[in-house]
Amino acid sequence: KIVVNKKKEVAAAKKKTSYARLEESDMFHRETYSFRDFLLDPSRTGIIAEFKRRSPSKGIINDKVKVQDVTTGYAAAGASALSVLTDKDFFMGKKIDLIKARRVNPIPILRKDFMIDEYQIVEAKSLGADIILLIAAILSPDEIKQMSALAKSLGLNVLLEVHNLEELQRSIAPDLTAIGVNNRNLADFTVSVETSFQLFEHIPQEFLKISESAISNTDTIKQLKAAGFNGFLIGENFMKEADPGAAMKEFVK
Ligand code: IGP
Repeated sequence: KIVVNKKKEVAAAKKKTSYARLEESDMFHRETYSFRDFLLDPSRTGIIAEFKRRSPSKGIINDKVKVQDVTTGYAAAGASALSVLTDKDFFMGKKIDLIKARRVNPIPILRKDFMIDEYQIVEAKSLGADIILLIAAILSPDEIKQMSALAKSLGLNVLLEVHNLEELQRSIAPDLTAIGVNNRNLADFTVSVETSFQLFEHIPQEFLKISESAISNTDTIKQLKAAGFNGFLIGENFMKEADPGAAMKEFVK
């Protein structure tokens, strides 16, 4: 009788959808860290520090460092949040990087990936993320609405990335937490921090405001802060160094 019952139980478990499996994980049921609380905490730097081994524009940036070392270094240097690439093809990212970063850092973590399906959002939570990225350039307004509503229902924060006014205006949705202006044009990889200054006034006040990419000096951060930005997403400027955490510590000193 025990064996017969067990057989039924195992058969049912084997049939479970991948969604159901993700939702069974401990991680999925944890409380997430608030992106807003950490970004607005005056004892932190406002920097969202990124772990990125390679990029399509630069090729390999750093493939010698461990995600635990880098992210704990960032956190110790005052990062308000961490960004971890999980895209394999373009960025040499791994899902296990996010899991490892989660284990050792009690601060918000952004899953940096190209989100195109609700499954990835459920997966992001089960990997340990607190924030997901939605890129306006690759999603319709309806997709952004639906995906951000799902994320919010799971306790995840949503960062919407835009690169121009048209993307910003068509993509605003009620369940977004933050708007990130990407200073890098994903189509041709050209960079200009001016993009952030130009779009700032068009971002509705209720959203956190982030400037992303191509930030490599503290004067730029001062100017962005003065303009009203709350967060600064920095990757390459730290990752290109042998010890990215130490580089950030030096940068914010
Ligand atoms: C970091 P930088 O120039 O500091 O390395 O940029 C981050 O903004 C960049 O990695 C990024 C990104 C993205 C990567 C911004 N939006 C979307 C992948 C996908």
